Amino acid sequence: MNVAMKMSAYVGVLAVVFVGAAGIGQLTGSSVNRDDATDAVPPHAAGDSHAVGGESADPHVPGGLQVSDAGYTLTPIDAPTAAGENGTLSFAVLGPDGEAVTEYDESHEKNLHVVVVRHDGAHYQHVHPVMDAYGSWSIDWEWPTGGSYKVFADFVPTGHGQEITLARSTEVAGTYTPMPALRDAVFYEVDGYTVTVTGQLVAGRSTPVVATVERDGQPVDHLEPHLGAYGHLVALREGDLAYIHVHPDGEPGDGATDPGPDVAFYVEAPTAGSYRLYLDFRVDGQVRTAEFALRARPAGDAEVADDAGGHGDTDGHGH
Ligand SMILES: [Cu+2]
Repeated sequence: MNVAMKMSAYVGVLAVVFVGAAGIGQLTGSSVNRDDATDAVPPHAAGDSHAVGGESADPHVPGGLQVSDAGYTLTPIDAPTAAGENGTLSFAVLGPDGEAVTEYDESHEKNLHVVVVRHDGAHYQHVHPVMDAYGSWSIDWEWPTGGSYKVFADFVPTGHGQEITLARSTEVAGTYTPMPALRDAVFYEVDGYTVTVTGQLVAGRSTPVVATVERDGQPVDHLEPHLGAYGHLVALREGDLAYIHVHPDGEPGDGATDPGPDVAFYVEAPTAGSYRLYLDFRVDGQVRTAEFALRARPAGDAEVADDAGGHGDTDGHGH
């Protein structure tokens, strides 16, 4: 009915656009998409989560893609509806019994972490709201621009024992200029600090990523502990903002981890493709954020690279 009519109208418009573009001999949009698809995702990976290049792919769905998971639900986000309005951002987490959860296990020094980012990856913020006696979390809030934002809540409910990342999208009125997609952005400057990341993400593996902090060309070796480490890294998959598991390599006071200039993490990219990385680091009492983009290569590519006698076609098991 309605939807079908809209769909066929939409397809009709696409066909017109396609014919028009073909007439001019320019298929820029679709050829870019095709390139993206071919070098980001191995062709056999689509819809085949249990056998990618002979590697046992982790069947676990990444966090941050659902409003409900493991019996827990993130309520709708209550926040100002337009950019530039002062107000409060608040929500609750409902437990398996439908009641707001009030007991959490501390993780990374907090009971609950909130990450907010616009859908194009801009305006990342990592904040810590305060919970009231009824399980409602809130924090003073003002949206920087209009657009569609995603709000992630990352927590460990007491008695559940495992980290859960739920997320909801929320729409904000106001002007919005989309940020272009980033590719392999490994340098970032913030307030005179230059942060560089090195590392190769590989689909389905936990791989090291090292951030190096400098100021005026000099290594910064007095990073301060922040959330139990010398930096807090969040990685989001471009396209769906899946929230990727990251853990720091070493922690302050373990006798082996220096307070910079290098801060090391392990990042588990679930699939090939582009990821946005956000590093919060603290110097002289102030937390700053550096942003990067890295591509994860397919696990199959890594096998070819690792294996000197490797042959191009690694998926020897067709259906
Ligand atoms: Cu946090």
